[in-house]
Amino acid sequence: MTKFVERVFSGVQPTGNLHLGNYLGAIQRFVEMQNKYNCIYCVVDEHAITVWQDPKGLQNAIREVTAAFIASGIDPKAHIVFNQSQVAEHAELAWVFNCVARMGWLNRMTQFKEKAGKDKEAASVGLFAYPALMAADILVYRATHVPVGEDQKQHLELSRDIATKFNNDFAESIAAHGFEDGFFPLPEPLIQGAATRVMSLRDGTKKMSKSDPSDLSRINMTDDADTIASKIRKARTDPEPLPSEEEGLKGRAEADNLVAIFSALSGRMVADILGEFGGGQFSTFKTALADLTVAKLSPITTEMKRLMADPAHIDAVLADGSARARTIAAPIMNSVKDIVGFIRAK
Ligand code: AQP
Repeated sequence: MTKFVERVFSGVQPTGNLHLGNYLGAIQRFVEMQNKYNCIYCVVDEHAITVWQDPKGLQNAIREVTAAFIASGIDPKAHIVFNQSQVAEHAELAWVFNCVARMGWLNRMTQFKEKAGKDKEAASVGLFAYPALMAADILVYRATHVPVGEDQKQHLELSRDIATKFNNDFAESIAAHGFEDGFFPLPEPLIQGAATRVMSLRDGTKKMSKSDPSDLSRINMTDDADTIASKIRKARTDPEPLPSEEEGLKGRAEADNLVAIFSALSGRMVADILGEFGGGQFSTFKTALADLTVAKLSPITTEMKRLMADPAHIDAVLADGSARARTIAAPIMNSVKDIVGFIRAK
C-alpha cells in the first residue's frame, strides 16, 4: 500500500471582494490546519481568468488574497503561500487531467451551470475545464486533505474520480515505475466548522459570493467597522423574534445564517447563543453580531492594509512560496510524464 505523506492543499481565487464566507468557510480553517499538517495555500490566479479579469485589478487581487492569508494567521515561512501561475506544473498536469476526465463528468458540475448562466456557448473553455485544473492543483502535490466550503464538495468528488481513473488507466505503468497501489491519493474534503456555507445577507437562499452585484449581500474582508455594522443592521430577517431552541431556526434561512455566523466567529454552540438571545429582538442580536464581527475582522483588515502598502514584500513571499512549491510539484510531474509515456530529458 502506497503511503502518502499527509499534506493539505487549498486555494482562493483572486477575483476581488474577499468576504466573510471565504474567511469562515476557508481561510479560518486554513489557519487551524497549520498545527497538524504541512500546508500549501495557493492564490489560484489561473482559475480567476476563467472569467474576464482586468490585468491591473488581477495583480491587486492576487496581493489582497495573499495579504488576507498572512493577516489571518497563515505563516508563509512554516508553510507555503504562492500564486498558481508561478508553478507551471499546475497547468501541465491539468492538461493530462483534461484527457482523463470525461465530458459527461464536467457536464454535471453545478458551478459551471450557475456561472455560465443561460449563454453556455459564450462561456470560456477554461470555465468548463475548471474542475480538472482544480484536481491538478491538489494532486500535483499529492495532497491528501483539502479544507473548502460546502460549495466545493462536488469539485472535490470530481478530483477523487480523476485520481481514481488515472490510477486505474495507468495501473500497469504506475506499478512498472515502482509505485504500489496507485500514484495519486484520493483527496479528502474537509468541510468543517459552523459556517461551511455562509449565505447572502440579502437572501438567505443564496450563498454569500464575490460576484453578487449587491455589496450589501456580503461583509468584505476590507470593510471598515461602520460598514460592517450597517450591513448587519440592514441584513434581511423575518418579523419573528429569535427562537430559544435550534428547532425554531428551521425554515428561517436568514435567521439561521446570522446565528451560524455568530457561532463560527465566537466558537460558541448555537444552543448557547439562542439561550442568550432567544425570544429577544433581532436588533439586540444584530448589535452583538456586529460587535463580534468587527472585533474579529478589524485586526485582520488593519494588517491586510499594512501588508498591501508594501507590494514588493508580498511579491517576495509569493516568489519564495512558488520556488518551494515547485520543488514538490516538479518531481511528481516528472513521474506523471514517465507514467503516461512521454519522453523527457533526464
Ligand atoms: N459563502 C461561502 N460560505 C462558505 N465558504 C465559502 N467559500 C466561498 N463562498 C463561501 C469558500 O471559499 C473558498 C474560496 O472560494 P473561491 O474564491 O475559490 O471561489 P468561490 O467558491 O466561487 O467563491 P465566491 O466568493 O462565491 O466567488 P464567486 O462569486 O466568483 O463565485 C472555497 O473553499 C469556497 O468553498
